Amino acid sequence: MSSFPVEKTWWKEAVVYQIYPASYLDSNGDGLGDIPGIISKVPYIKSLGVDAIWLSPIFASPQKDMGYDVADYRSIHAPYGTINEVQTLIEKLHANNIRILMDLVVNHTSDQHAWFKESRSSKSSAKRQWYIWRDAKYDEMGNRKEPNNWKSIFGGSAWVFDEGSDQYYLALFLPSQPDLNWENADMRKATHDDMRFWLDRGVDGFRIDSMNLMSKHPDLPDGKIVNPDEPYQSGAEFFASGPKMHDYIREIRTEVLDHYDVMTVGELGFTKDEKSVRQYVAKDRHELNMLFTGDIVDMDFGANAKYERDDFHPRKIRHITNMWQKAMPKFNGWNTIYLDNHDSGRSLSRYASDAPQHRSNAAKMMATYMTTLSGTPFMLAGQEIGMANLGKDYGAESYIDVEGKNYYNEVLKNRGGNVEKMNDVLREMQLKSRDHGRLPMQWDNSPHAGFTVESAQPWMTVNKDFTEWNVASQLDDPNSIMAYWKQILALRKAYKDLLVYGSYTALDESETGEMVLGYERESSETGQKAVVLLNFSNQSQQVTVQRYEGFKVLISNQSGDGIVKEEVELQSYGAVVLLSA
Ligand code: ISL
Repeated sequence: MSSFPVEKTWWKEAVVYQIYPASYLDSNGDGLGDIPGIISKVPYIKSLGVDAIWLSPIFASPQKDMGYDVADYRSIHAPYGTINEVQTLIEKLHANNIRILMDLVVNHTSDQHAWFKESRSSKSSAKRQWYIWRDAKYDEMGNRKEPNNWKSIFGGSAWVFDEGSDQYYLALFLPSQPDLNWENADMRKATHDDMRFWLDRGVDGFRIDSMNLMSKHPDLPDGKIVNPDEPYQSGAEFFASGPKMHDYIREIRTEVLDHYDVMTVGELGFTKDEKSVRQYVAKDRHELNMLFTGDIVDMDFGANAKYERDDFHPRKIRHITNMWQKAMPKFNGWNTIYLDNHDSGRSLSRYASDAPQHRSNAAKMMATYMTTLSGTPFMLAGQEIGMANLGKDYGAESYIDVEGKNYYNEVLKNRGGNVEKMNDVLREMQLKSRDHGRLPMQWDNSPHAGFTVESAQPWMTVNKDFTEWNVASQLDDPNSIMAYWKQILALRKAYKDLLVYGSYTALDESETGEMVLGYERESSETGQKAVVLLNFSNQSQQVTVQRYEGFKVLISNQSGDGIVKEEVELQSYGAVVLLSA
Protein backbone atom coordinates (compact mmCIF):
# COMPACT_ATOMS: atom_id res chain seq x y z
CA MET A 1 0.00 0.00 0.00
CA SER A 2 1.03 3.55 -0.68
CA SER A 3 2.89 5.45 1.96
CA PHE A 4 1.69 8.69 0.33
CA PRO A 5 -1.77 10.16 0.63
CA VAL A 6 -2.97 10.15 -3.00
CA GLU A 7 -3.30 13.72 -4.15
CA LYS A 8 -6.48 14.34 -6.18
CA THR A 9 -6.16 15.99 -9.59
CA TRP A 10 -8.39 16.31 -12.65
CA TRP A 11 -6.08 14.27 -14.80
CA LYS A 12 -6.21 11.33 -12.42
CA GLU A 13 -10.01 11.33 -12.59
CA ALA A 14 -10.20 11.86 -16.35
CA VAL A 15 -11.00 9.18 -18.90
CA VAL A 16 -9.30 9.90 -22.25
CA TYR A 17 -10.71 8.94 -25.65
CA GLN A 18 -8.13 8.66 -28.45
CA ILE A 19 -9.22 9.90 -31.86
CA TYR A 20 -7.26 9.06 -34.98
CA PRO A 21 -8.28 12.02 -37.15
CA ALA A 22 -8.11 10.22 -40.50
CA SER A 23 -10.53 7.58 -39.27
CA TYR A 24 -13.22 9.29 -37.21
CA LEU A 25 -15.64 10.98 -39.59
CA ASP A 26 -15.29 12.45 -43.06
CA SER A 27 -17.43 15.59 -43.42
CA ASN A 28 -16.49 16.61 -46.97
CA GLY A 29 -16.55 13.39 -48.95
CA ASP A 30 -12.84 13.02 -49.70
CA GLY A 31 -12.63 9.67 -47.93
CA LEU A 32 -10.49 11.01 -45.09
CA GLY A 33 -11.72 11.95 -41.62
CA ASP A 34 -11.42 15.62 -40.67
CA ILE A 35 -11.75 18.25 -37.94
CA PRO A 36 -15.34 19.29 -38.84
CA GLY A 37 -16.23 15.58 -38.61
CA ILE A 38 -14.91 15.47 -35.05
CA ILE A 39 -16.66 18.76 -34.19
CA SER A 40 -19.99 17.29 -35.28
CA LYS A 41 -19.43 14.34 -32.93
CA VAL A 42 -18.68 16.30 -29.76
CA PRO A 43 -22.20 15.60 -28.40
CA TYR A 44 -21.62 11.89 -29.06
CA ILE A 45 -18.22 11.98 -27.32
CA LYS A 46 -19.84 13.79 -24.41
CA SER A 47 -22.60 11.18 -24.21
CA LEU A 48 -20.05 8.43 -23.58
CA GLY A 49 -18.95 10.06 -20.34
CA VAL A 50 -15.30 10.65 -21.24
CA ASP A 51 -13.45 13.73 -20.02
CA ALA A 52 -10.76 14.35 -22.61
CA ILE A 53 -9.72 13.44 -26.11
CA TRP A 54 -6.23 12.70 -27.34
CA LEU A 55 -5.98 13.67 -30.96
CA SER A 56 -3.29 11.91 -32.99
CA PRO A 57 -1.34 14.38 -35.16
CA ILE A 58 -3.33 16.82 -37.30
CA PHE A 59 -0.39 19.01 -38.34
CA ALA A 60 0.96 19.83 -41.79
CA SER A 61 2.69 16.68 -42.97
CA PRO A 62 3.51 14.71 -46.12
CA GLN A 63 1.81 11.80 -44.29
CA LYS A 64 4.58 9.27 -44.83
CA ASP A 65 3.79 8.07 -41.29
CA MET A 66 0.20 9.32 -41.02
CA GLY A 67 1.15 12.68 -39.53
CA TYR A 68 3.85 11.43 -37.15
CA ASP A 69 6.10 13.15 -39.66
CA VAL A 70 5.38 16.80 -38.94
CA ALA A 71 6.35 19.45 -41.50
CA ASP A 72 5.00 22.40 -39.52
CA TYR A 73 3.71 22.11 -36.00
CA ARG A 74 1.76 25.35 -36.26
CA SER A 75 -0.37 24.61 -39.28
CA ILE A 76 -2.93 21.94 -40.02
CA HIS A 77 -2.79 19.22 -42.67
CA ALA A 78 -5.13 20.86 -45.19
CA PRO A 79 -7.39 17.83 -45.85
CA TYR A 80 -8.11 17.74 -42.08
CA GLY A 81 -9.24 21.38 -41.97
CA THR A 82 -8.03 24.77 -40.86
CA ILE A 83 -6.56 26.22 -37.72
CA ASN A 84 -9.84 28.08 -37.15
CA GLU A 85 -11.67 24.78 -37.21
CA VAL A 86 -9.24 23.39 -34.65
CA GLN A 87 -9.93 26.45 -32.51
CA THR A 88 -13.66 25.76 -32.85
CA LEU A 89 -13.09 22.15 -31.84
CA ILE A 90 -11.17 23.24 -28.73
CA GLU A 91 -13.91 25.69 -27.78
CA LYS A 92 -16.71 23.23 -28.37
CA LEU A 93 -14.95 20.56 -26.32
CA HIS A 94 -14.32 23.00 -23.49
CA ALA A 95 -17.94 24.18 -23.55
CA ASN A 96 -18.78 20.52 -22.88
CA ASN A 97 -16.16 20.13 -20.14
CA ILE A 98 -14.03 17.93 -22.33
CA ARG A 99 -10.32 18.56 -22.45
CA ILE A 100 -8.02 18.03 -25.42
CA LEU A 101 -4.53 16.55 -25.59
CA MET A 102 -2.42 17.02 -28.66
CA ASP A 103 0.27 14.66 -29.90
CA LEU A 104 3.68 16.23 -29.42
CA VAL A 105 5.99 14.69 -32.02
CA VAL A 106 9.39 16.20 -31.35
CA ASN A 107 11.87 13.34 -31.37
CA HIS A 108 11.91 13.83 -35.13
CA THR A 109 10.28 15.93 -37.84
CA SER A 110 9.43 15.31 -41.45
CA ASP A 111 12.23 15.88 -43.97
CA GLN A 112 9.82 18.48 -45.40
CA HIS A 113 10.03 20.61 -42.24
CA ALA A 114 11.63 24.01 -42.92
CA TRP A 115 14.16 23.27 -40.16
CA PHE A 116 15.37 20.14 -41.89
CA LYS A 117 15.44 21.71 -45.33
CA GLU A 118 17.69 24.41 -43.94
CA SER A 119 19.74 21.90 -41.97
CA ARG A 120 20.48 19.75 -45.00
CA SER A 121 21.21 22.75 -47.26
CA SER A 122 24.89 22.76 -46.26
CA LYS A 123 27.33 21.74 -43.56
CA SER A 124 27.60 25.34 -42.49
CA SER A 125 23.85 25.95 -42.26
CA ALA A 126 22.73 27.69 -39.07
CA LYS A 127 20.40 24.75 -38.42
CA ARG A 128 22.91 22.00 -39.25
CA GLN A 129 23.17 21.12 -35.57
CA TRP A 130 19.39 20.89 -35.13
CA TYR A 131 19.58 17.34 -36.51
CA ILE A 132 22.08 14.53 -36.05
CA TRP A 133 24.66 14.56 -38.87
CA ARG A 134 27.75 12.37 -39.04
CA ASP A 135 30.51 11.67 -41.52
CA ALA A 136 30.55 8.42 -43.44
CA LYS A 137 32.82 5.55 -42.47
CA TYR A 138 34.73 3.55 -45.04
CA ASP A 139 35.66 -0.13 -45.01
CA GLU A 140 39.06 -1.51 -46.10
CA MET A 141 37.83 -1.61 -49.68
CA GLY A 142 36.96 2.05 -49.53
CA ASN A 143 33.21 1.45 -49.59
CA ARG A 144 31.14 4.08 -47.89
CA LYS A 145 29.40 2.87 -44.70
CA GLU A 146 26.94 4.25 -42.20
CA PRO A 147 28.33 5.95 -39.05
CA ASN A 148 27.10 3.01 -36.94
CA ASN A 149 25.18 -0.26 -37.26
CA TRP A 150 21.82 0.87 -35.89
CA LYS A 151 18.69 -0.56 -37.43
CA SER A 152 15.74 1.71 -38.04
CA ILE A 153 12.57 0.89 -36.07
CA PHE A 154 10.81 0.63 -39.44
CA GLY A 155 13.54 -1.50 -41.08
CA GLY A 156 16.83 -0.90 -42.89
CA SER A 157 19.62 1.34 -41.63
CA ALA A 158 18.83 4.19 -39.24
CA TRP A 159 21.15 6.43 -41.30
CA VAL A 160 20.37 8.22 -44.54
CA PHE A 161 23.10 9.56 -46.80
CA ASP A 162 22.58 13.08 -48.08
CA GLU A 163 24.49 13.44 -51.34
CA GLY A 164 24.16 17.22 -51.35
CA SER A 165 25.97 17.83 -48.09
CA ASP A 166 27.99 14.61 -48.08
CA GLN A 167 27.02 13.35 -44.62
CA TYR A 168 24.57 10.94 -43.08
CA TYR A 169 21.65 12.01 -40.89
CA LEU A 170 20.04 9.81 -38.23
CA ALA A 171 16.43 8.70 -38.73
CA LEU A 172 15.25 6.11 -36.20
CA PHE A 173 11.89 5.69 -37.96
CA LEU A 174 11.46 6.35 -41.71
CA PRO A 175 14.25 7.93 -43.78
CA SER A 176 11.86 10.86 -44.15
CA GLN A 177 11.67 11.30 -40.34
CA PRO A 178 15.06 12.79 -39.35
CA ASP A 179 15.77 12.79 -35.60
CA LEU A 180 16.12 16.18 -33.98
CA ASN A 181 19.29 16.94 -32.03
CA TRP A 182 18.09 17.75 -28.53
CA GLU A 183 21.61 18.73 -27.52
CA ASN A 184 21.00 21.94 -29.42
CA ALA A 185 19.58 24.69 -27.19
CA ASP A 186 18.17 26.76 -30.07
CA MET A 187 16.23 23.77 -31.35
CA ARG A 188 14.89 23.10 -27.86
CA LYS A 189 13.76 26.73 -27.52
CA ALA A 190 11.98 26.59 -30.87
CA THR A 191 10.24 23.40 -29.78
CA HIS A 192 9.18 25.00 -26.50
CA ASP A 193 7.70 27.87 -28.54
CA ASP A 194 5.75 25.39 -30.67
CA MET A 195 4.32 23.87 -27.49
CA ARG A 196 3.29 27.29 -26.17
CA PHE A 197 1.63 28.02 -29.49
CA TRP A 198 -0.92 25.26 -28.76
CA LEU A 199 -1.14 25.75 -25.02
CA ASP A 200 -2.01 29.40 -25.61
CA ARG A 201 -4.80 28.19 -27.87
CA GLY A 202 -6.30 26.20 -25.03
CA VAL A 203 -4.81 22.74 -25.41
CA ASP A 204 -4.85 20.88 -22.07
CA GLY A 205 -1.76 18.77 -22.44
CA PHE A 206 0.30 16.50 -24.61
CA ARG A 207 0.88 12.87 -25.38
CA ILE A 208 4.60 12.96 -26.08
CA ASP A 209 5.54 10.72 -28.97
CA SER A 210 8.67 8.56 -28.72
CA MET A 211 9.42 10.61 -25.64
CA ASN A 212 12.48 8.84 -24.33
CA LEU A 213 14.34 8.69 -27.64
CA MET A 214 15.21 12.38 -27.48
CA SER A 215 18.50 11.82 -25.68
CA LYS A 216 20.99 9.48 -27.33
CA HIS A 217 24.35 8.27 -26.09
CA PRO A 218 26.70 11.08 -27.20
CA ASP A 219 29.10 8.66 -28.96
CA LEU A 220 26.34 6.82 -30.85
CA PRO A 221 28.13 3.46 -30.30
CA ASP A 222 27.39 0.37 -32.39
CA GLY A 223 24.60 -1.84 -31.11
CA LYS A 224 25.51 -5.33 -29.90
CA ILE A 225 25.52 -7.87 -32.70
CA VAL A 226 22.57 -10.05 -31.76
CA ASN A 227 21.66 -11.23 -35.26
CA PRO A 228 24.97 -11.82 -37.10
CA ASP A 229 23.09 -12.57 -40.32
CA GLU A 230 21.61 -9.10 -40.45
CA PRO A 231 23.45 -5.95 -41.57
CA TYR A 232 21.89 -3.73 -38.91
CA GLN A 233 21.33 -4.25 -35.19
CA SER A 234 19.18 -2.72 -32.50
CA GLY A 235 20.79 0.37 -31.03
CA ALA A 236 18.04 0.84 -28.44
CA GLU A 237 20.52 0.51 -25.59
CA PHE A 238 22.16 3.68 -26.88
CA PHE A 239 19.26 5.69 -28.26
CA ALA A 240 16.60 5.14 -25.58
CA SER A 241 16.61 7.00 -22.25
CA GLY A 242 19.99 8.59 -22.87
CA PRO A 243 21.96 10.60 -20.28
CA LYS A 244 20.25 13.97 -20.83
CA MET A 245 16.69 12.67 -21.04
CA HIS A 246 15.66 13.95 -17.64
CA ASP A 247 17.26 17.35 -18.18
CA TYR A 248 15.20 17.84 -21.34
CA ILE A 249 11.94 16.88 -19.65
CA ARG A 250 12.59 19.07 -16.64
CA GLU A 251 13.40 21.96 -18.92
CA ILE A 252 10.09 21.43 -20.72
CA ARG A 253 8.36 21.39 -17.34
CA THR A 254 9.91 24.56 -15.97
CA GLU A 255 10.08 26.53 -19.23
CA VAL A 256 6.67 25.58 -20.57
CA LEU A 257 4.29 23.22 -18.81
CA ASP A 258 4.44 24.64 -15.29
CA HIS A 259 2.90 27.85 -16.59
CA TYR A 260 -0.32 26.06 -17.54
CA ASP A 261 -2.74 23.62 -15.87
CA VAL A 262 -2.00 20.71 -18.16
CA MET A 263 -1.22 17.01 -18.18
CA THR A 264 1.47 15.01 -19.93
CA VAL A 265 1.71 11.38 -20.91
CA GLY A 266 5.00 10.24 -22.35
CA GLU A 267 5.42 7.31 -24.69
CA LEU A 268 8.22 5.25 -23.18
CA GLY A 269 9.78 2.77 -25.56
CA PHE A 270 12.47 0.17 -24.82
CA THR A 271 12.68 1.17 -21.13
CA LYS A 272 10.46 -0.92 -18.94
CA ASP A 273 12.17 -1.48 -15.59
CA GLU A 274 10.67 -0.01 -12.46
CA LYS A 275 13.75 1.99 -11.52
CA SER A 276 13.91 3.84 -14.85
CA VAL A 277 10.16 4.31 -15.02
CA ARG A 278 10.23 5.79 -11.54
CA GLN A 279 12.59 8.51 -12.69
CA TYR A 280 10.05 9.80 -15.19
CA VAL A 281 6.89 9.77 -13.08
CA ALA A 282 7.73 9.82 -9.38
CA LYS A 283 6.05 12.97 -8.15
CA ASP A 284 9.19 14.35 -6.53
CA ARG A 285 11.01 14.15 -9.88
CA HIS A 286 8.88 16.92 -11.34
CA GLU A 287 8.85 15.41 -14.83
CA LEU A 288 5.81 13.71 -16.42
CA ASN A 289 2.36 12.91 -15.04
CA MET A 290 2.17 9.45 -16.57
CA LEU A 291 3.59 7.11 -19.19
CA PHE A 292 2.67 4.55 -21.75
CA THR A 293 5.21 1.83 -20.97
CA GLY A 294 4.02 -0.15 -23.98
CA ASP A 295 4.25 -3.61 -22.43
CA ILE A 296 0.47 -4.00 -22.31
CA VAL A 297 0.14 -3.56 -26.09
CA ASP A 298 3.19 -5.76 -26.76
CA MET A 299 2.02 -8.86 -24.89
CA ASP A 300 1.84 -11.00 -28.05
CA PHE A 301 4.92 -9.62 -29.82
CA GLY A 302 7.67 -12.10 -30.68
CA ALA A 303 10.99 -11.96 -28.86
CA ASN A 304 12.85 -10.61 -31.91
CA ALA A 305 10.12 -8.96 -33.94
CA LYS A 306 6.58 -7.75 -33.47
CA TYR A 307 5.31 -9.97 -36.29
CA GLU A 308 6.80 -13.13 -34.87
CA ARG A 309 4.47 -15.37 -32.93
CA ASP A 310 4.11 -15.35 -29.16
CA ASP A 311 0.52 -15.99 -28.19
CA PHE A 312 -1.29 -14.03 -25.52
CA HIS A 313 -1.95 -15.77 -22.22
CA PRO A 314 -3.81 -14.27 -19.23
CA ARG A 315 -0.70 -14.71 -17.09
CA LYS A 316 0.92 -11.94 -19.11
CA ILE A 317 -1.74 -9.37 -18.35
CA ARG A 318 -1.74 -10.50 -14.71
CA HIS A 319 1.99 -9.95 -14.48
CA ILE A 320 2.06 -6.52 -16.16
CA THR A 321 -1.03 -5.25 -14.36
CA ASN A 322 0.19 -6.34 -10.94
CA MET A 323 3.66 -4.98 -11.57
CA TRP A 324 2.59 -1.40 -12.38
CA GLN A 325 -0.36 -1.26 -10.02
CA LYS A 326 2.00 -2.15 -7.18
CA ALA A 327 4.92 -0.05 -8.35
CA MET A 328 3.36 3.38 -8.94
CA PRO A 329 2.10 4.04 -5.39
CA LYS A 330 5.57 3.29 -4.01
CA PHE A 331 6.92 6.48 -5.56
CA ASN A 332 3.74 8.49 -5.88
CA GLY A 333 3.53 7.99 -9.61
CA TRP A 334 0.39 7.50 -11.66
CA ASN A 335 -0.55 4.80 -14.15
CA THR A 336 -2.14 4.88 -17.56
CA ILE A 337 -4.70 2.14 -18.22
CA TYR A 338 -5.00 1.12 -21.85
CA LEU A 339 -5.22 -1.89 -24.11
CA ASP A 340 -5.38 -0.22 -27.51
CA ASN A 341 -3.83 2.56 -29.54
CA HIS A 342 -3.15 3.36 -33.18
CA ASP A 343 0.03 1.25 -33.25
CA SER A 344 -1.42 -2.24 -33.06
CA GLY A 345 -4.34 -4.58 -33.52
CA ARG A 346 -7.50 -4.29 -31.47
CA SER A 347 -7.13 -5.85 -28.01
CA LEU A 348 -10.55 -7.47 -28.32
CA SER A 349 -9.27 -9.63 -31.20
CA ARG A 350 -5.84 -10.26 -29.67
CA TYR A 351 -6.39 -10.75 -25.95
CA ALA A 352 -10.04 -11.82 -25.84
CA SER A 353 -12.33 -12.82 -28.68
CA ASP A 354 -14.20 -11.21 -31.55
CA ALA A 355 -16.00 -14.46 -32.41
CA PRO A 356 -19.71 -13.62 -32.76
CA GLN A 357 -20.78 -15.66 -29.72
CA HIS A 358 -18.18 -14.02 -27.45
CA ARG A 359 -17.66 -10.55 -28.90
CA SER A 360 -20.11 -8.55 -26.83
CA ASN A 361 -19.18 -10.17 -23.52
CA ALA A 362 -15.47 -10.03 -24.25
CA ALA A 363 -15.63 -6.31 -25.10
CA LYS A 364 -17.51 -5.63 -21.86
CA MET A 365 -14.98 -7.67 -19.89
CA MET A 366 -12.16 -5.57 -21.36
CA ALA A 367 -14.14 -2.40 -20.56
CA THR A 368 -14.30 -3.59 -16.97
CA TYR A 369 -10.52 -3.95 -16.90
CA MET A 370 -10.08 -0.46 -18.37
CA THR A 371 -12.26 1.25 -15.78
CA THR A 372 -11.58 -0.48 -12.45
CA LEU A 373 -7.84 -0.02 -12.09
CA SER A 374 -5.77 2.73 -10.54
CA GLY A 375 -4.65 5.11 -13.29
CA THR A 376 -6.02 7.22 -16.12
CA PRO A 377 -7.87 5.12 -18.73
CA PHE A 378 -7.11 5.80 -22.40
CA MET A 379 -9.65 4.19 -24.70
CA LEU A 380 -9.31 4.08 -28.49
CA ALA A 381 -12.33 5.29 -30.47
CA GLY A 382 -14.33 2.26 -31.50
CA GLN A 383 -13.65 0.36 -28.29
CA GLU A 384 -17.03 1.56 -27.03
CA ILE A 385 -18.78 -0.51 -29.72
CA GLY A 386 -16.41 -3.48 -29.71
CA MET A 387 -14.65 -2.73 -32.98
CA ALA A 388 -12.44 -5.61 -34.03
CA ASN A 389 -9.55 -6.42 -36.35
CA LEU A 390 -10.06 -7.05 -40.05
CA GLY A 391 -10.99 -10.71 -40.40
CA LYS A 392 -8.90 -13.56 -41.77
CA ASP A 393 -10.48 -13.14 -45.19
CA TYR A 394 -8.51 -9.93 -45.74
CA GLY A 395 -5.18 -10.72 -47.39
CA ALA A 396 -1.77 -9.05 -47.20
CA GLU A 397 -2.83 -6.48 -49.83
CA SER A 398 -5.38 -5.00 -47.38
CA TYR A 399 -2.61 -3.84 -45.06
CA ILE A 400 -1.29 -0.43 -46.00
CA ASP A 401 0.67 0.83 -43.00
CA VAL A 402 4.37 1.32 -43.58
CA GLU A 403 5.55 -0.50 -40.43
CA GLY A 404 3.84 -3.79 -41.27
CA LYS A 405 4.45 -3.49 -45.00
CA ASN A 406 8.17 -2.87 -44.59
CA TYR A 407 8.49 -5.90 -42.35
CA TYR A 408 6.43 -8.11 -44.67
CA ASN A 409 8.46 -7.08 -47.72
CA GLU A 410 11.77 -7.60 -45.94
CA VAL A 411 10.81 -11.15 -44.94
CA LEU A 412 9.33 -11.81 -48.37
CA LYS A 413 12.62 -10.81 -49.96
CA ASN A 414 14.57 -13.11 -47.63
CA ARG A 415 12.24 -15.95 -48.63
CA GLY A 416 12.91 -15.46 -52.31
CA GLY A 417 9.73 -13.54 -53.01
CA ASN A 418 7.57 -16.61 -52.41
CA VAL A 419 4.19 -15.40 -51.14
CA GLU A 420 3.16 -18.97 -50.34
CA LYS A 421 5.73 -18.96 -47.56
CA MET A 422 4.32 -15.85 -45.88
CA ASN A 423 1.37 -17.32 -43.98
CA ASP A 424 3.08 -17.08 -40.61
CA VAL A 425 3.75 -13.34 -41.04
CA LEU A 426 0.26 -12.75 -42.39
CA ARG A 427 -1.18 -14.50 -39.34
CA GLU A 428 0.66 -12.06 -37.07
CA MET A 429 -0.40 -9.07 -39.18
CA GLN A 430 -4.00 -10.20 -38.86
CA LEU A 431 -3.51 -9.84 -35.13
CA LYS A 432 -1.14 -6.89 -34.71
CA SER A 433 -0.98 -4.69 -37.80
CA ARG A 434 -1.28 -1.00 -36.99
CA ASP A 435 -4.01 -0.81 -39.63
CA HIS A 436 -6.51 -2.51 -37.30
CA GLY A 437 -6.19 0.29 -34.75
CA ARG A 438 -6.79 2.81 -37.54
CA LEU A 439 -9.90 1.36 -39.20
CA PRO A 440 -12.59 3.91 -40.06
CA MET A 441 -15.11 4.38 -37.27
CA GLN A 442 -18.28 2.36 -37.76
CA TRP A 443 -21.17 4.78 -37.30
CA ASP A 444 -24.12 2.96 -38.89
CA ASN A 445 -24.97 0.31 -41.45
CA SER A 446 -25.10 2.65 -44.45
CA PRO A 447 -22.35 2.35 -47.13
CA HIS A 448 -18.82 2.74 -45.72
CA ALA A 449 -20.34 2.48 -42.22
CA GLY A 450 -21.41 6.14 -42.42
CA PHE A 451 -17.75 7.14 -42.15
CA THR A 452 -17.86 8.88 -45.52
CA VAL A 453 -20.31 9.37 -48.39
CA GLU A 454 -21.16 6.45 -50.64
CA SER A 455 -19.37 7.86 -53.68
CA ALA A 456 -16.07 8.34 -51.83
CA GLN A 457 -13.21 5.88 -51.52
CA PRO A 458 -12.34 5.60 -47.80
CA TRP A 459 -8.59 6.07 -47.24
CA MET A 460 -8.50 2.78 -45.36
CA THR A 461 -10.60 -0.38 -45.68
CA VAL A 462 -13.83 -0.26 -43.71
CA ASN A 463 -14.24 -3.52 -41.82
CA LYS A 464 -17.14 -5.33 -43.42
CA ASP A 465 -18.47 -6.35 -40.01
CA PHE A 466 -19.87 -2.79 -39.75
CA THR A 467 -23.31 -3.93 -40.87
CA GLU A 468 -23.74 -5.49 -37.45
CA TRP A 469 -21.21 -3.67 -35.30
CA ASN A 470 -21.84 0.06 -35.41
CA VAL A 471 -22.78 3.00 -33.21
CA ALA A 472 -26.38 3.36 -34.44
CA SER A 473 -27.25 -0.24 -33.63
CA GLN A 474 -26.01 0.14 -30.05
CA LEU A 475 -27.25 3.62 -29.13
CA ASP A 476 -30.66 2.53 -27.88
CA ASP A 477 -29.82 -1.01 -26.85
CA PRO A 478 -29.50 -1.30 -23.05
CA ASN A 479 -27.53 -4.55 -23.45
CA SER A 480 -25.03 -3.13 -25.91
CA ILE A 481 -21.29 -2.78 -25.39
CA MET A 482 -21.78 0.97 -25.55
CA ALA A 483 -24.44 0.94 -22.84
CA TYR A 484 -22.04 -1.07 -20.66
CA TRP A 485 -19.22 1.43 -21.20
CA LYS A 486 -21.52 4.33 -20.28
CA GLN A 487 -22.68 2.54 -17.17
CA ILE A 488 -19.23 1.56 -15.95
CA LEU A 489 -17.75 5.00 -16.72
CA ALA A 490 -20.52 6.51 -14.61
CA LEU A 491 -19.73 4.03 -11.80
CA ARG A 492 -16.05 4.96 -11.95
CA LYS A 493 -17.09 8.55 -11.25
CA ALA A 494 -19.68 7.70 -8.61
CA TYR A 495 -17.15 5.50 -6.73
CA LYS A 496 -14.04 7.51 -7.45
CA ASP A 497 -12.59 7.24 -3.95
CA LEU A 498 -12.62 3.50 -4.55
CA LEU A 499 -12.15 2.98 -8.30
CA VAL A 500 -9.87 5.93 -9.10
CA TYR A 501 -8.05 6.54 -5.82
CA GLY A 502 -8.44 3.25 -3.96
CA SER A 503 -5.50 0.96 -3.21
CA TYR A 504 -4.88 -2.16 -5.27
CA THR A 505 -4.32 -5.70 -4.05
CA ALA A 506 -3.88 -8.58 -6.47
CA LEU A 507 -5.78 -11.79 -5.93
CA ASP A 508 -3.43 -14.72 -6.14
CA GLU A 509 -3.61 -17.00 -9.13
CA SER A 510 -4.13 -19.91 -6.73
CA GLU A 511 -7.38 -18.25 -5.70
CA THR A 512 -8.74 -17.26 -9.12
CA GLY A 513 -7.33 -19.95 -11.42
CA GLU A 514 -4.87 -19.11 -14.18
CA MET A 515 -7.43 -17.82 -16.69
CA VAL A 516 -9.01 -15.28 -14.35
CA LEU A 517 -7.53 -11.93 -13.39
CA GLY A 518 -8.72 -10.81 -9.98
CA TYR A 519 -7.98 -7.83 -7.79
CA GLU A 520 -9.31 -5.83 -4.88
CA ARG A 521 -9.60 -2.08 -4.60
CA GLU A 522 -10.10 -0.37 -1.27
CA SER A 523 -11.09 3.18 -0.45
CA SER A 524 -8.87 4.82 2.13
CA GLU A 525 -11.74 7.21 2.89
CA THR A 526 -14.53 4.75 3.64
CA GLY A 527 -12.82 1.36 3.81
CA GLN A 528 -15.23 0.15 1.15
CA LYS A 529 -13.91 -2.62 -1.10
CA ALA A 530 -14.49 -3.64 -4.68
CA VAL A 531 -13.44 -7.02 -6.01
CA VAL A 532 -12.98 -7.41 -9.76
CA LEU A 533 -13.00 -10.82 -11.46
CA LEU A 534 -12.25 -11.03 -15.19
CA ASN A 535 -12.38 -14.25 -17.14
CA PHE A 536 -9.93 -14.12 -20.05
CA SER A 537 -11.05 -17.48 -21.42
CA ASN A 538 -13.85 -18.95 -23.50
CA GLN A 539 -14.65 -21.50 -20.78
CA SER A 540 -16.67 -20.84 -17.66
CA GLN A 541 -14.63 -20.55 -14.47
CA GLN A 542 -15.55 -20.97 -10.81
CA VAL A 543 -13.96 -18.67 -8.28
CA THR A 544 -14.39 -19.30 -4.57
CA VAL A 545 -15.20 -16.05 -2.84
CA GLN A 546 -16.02 -17.15 0.68
CA ARG A 547 -14.20 -14.17 2.11
CA TYR A 548 -16.44 -11.81 0.16
CA GLU A 549 -19.70 -13.37 1.28
CA GLY A 550 -22.41 -10.74 1.52
CA PHE A 551 -20.79 -8.43 -1.05
CA LYS A 552 -23.22 -7.41 -3.76
CA VAL A 553 -22.67 -7.25 -7.51
CA LEU A 554 -21.95 -3.68 -8.60
CA ILE A 555 -21.79 -4.44 -12.31
CA SER A 556 -21.41 -7.54 -14.41
CA ASN A 557 -21.62 -8.58 -18.05
CA GLN A 558 -23.55 -11.72 -17.18
CA SER A 559 -27.06 -12.23 -15.92
CA GLY A 560 -28.28 -13.83 -12.75
CA ASP A 561 -25.90 -12.27 -10.25
CA GLY A 562 -26.99 -10.66 -7.01
CA ILE A 563 -25.72 -11.11 -3.50
CA VAL A 564 -22.52 -13.12 -3.37
CA LYS A 565 -22.45 -16.48 -1.66
CA GLU A 566 -19.50 -18.86 -1.61
CA GLU A 567 -18.69 -19.01 -5.26
CA VAL A 568 -18.89 -16.87 -8.37
CA GLU A 569 -19.46 -18.64 -11.64
CA LEU A 570 -17.85 -16.63 -14.41
CA GLN A 571 -19.21 -17.35 -17.86
CA SER A 572 -16.85 -17.23 -20.86
CA TYR A 573 -15.27 -13.77 -20.88
CA GLY A 574 -17.37 -12.97 -17.84
CA ALA A 575 -16.67 -9.91 -15.70
CA VAL A 576 -18.05 -9.32 -12.22
CA VAL A 577 -17.38 -6.41 -9.89
CA LEU A 578 -18.36 -7.04 -6.26
CA LEU A 579 -18.88 -4.32 -3.71
CA SER A 580 -18.73 -4.51 0.05
CA ALA A 581 -21.57 -3.00 2.04
O1 ISL B 1 4.40 0.90 -33.86
C1 ISL B 1 5.23 0.35 -33.19
C2 ISL B 1 5.28 -1.09 -33.10
O2 ISL B 1 4.01 -1.56 -33.06
C3 ISL B 1 6.19 1.04 -32.33
O3 ISL B 1 7.47 0.57 -32.48
C4 ISL B 1 6.12 2.53 -32.54
O4 ISL B 1 6.75 2.86 -33.72
C5 ISL B 1 6.76 3.23 -31.39
O5 ISL B 1 6.00 2.87 -30.28
C6 ISL B 1 6.74 4.73 -31.55
O6 ISL B 1 5.45 5.12 -31.91
C7 ISL B 1 5.17 6.45 -32.16
O7 ISL B 1 6.12 7.07 -33.00
C8 ISL B 1 6.15 6.61 -34.34
C9 ISL B 1 4.78 6.54 -34.99
O8 ISL B 1 4.86 5.83 -36.19
C10 ISL B 1 3.77 5.88 -34.09
O9 ISL B 1 2.49 5.92 -34.68
C11 ISL B 1 3.81 6.60 -32.79
O10 ISL B 1 2.82 6.15 -31.89
C12 ISL B 1 7.02 7.58 -35.07
O11 ISL B 1 6.56 8.87 -34.81
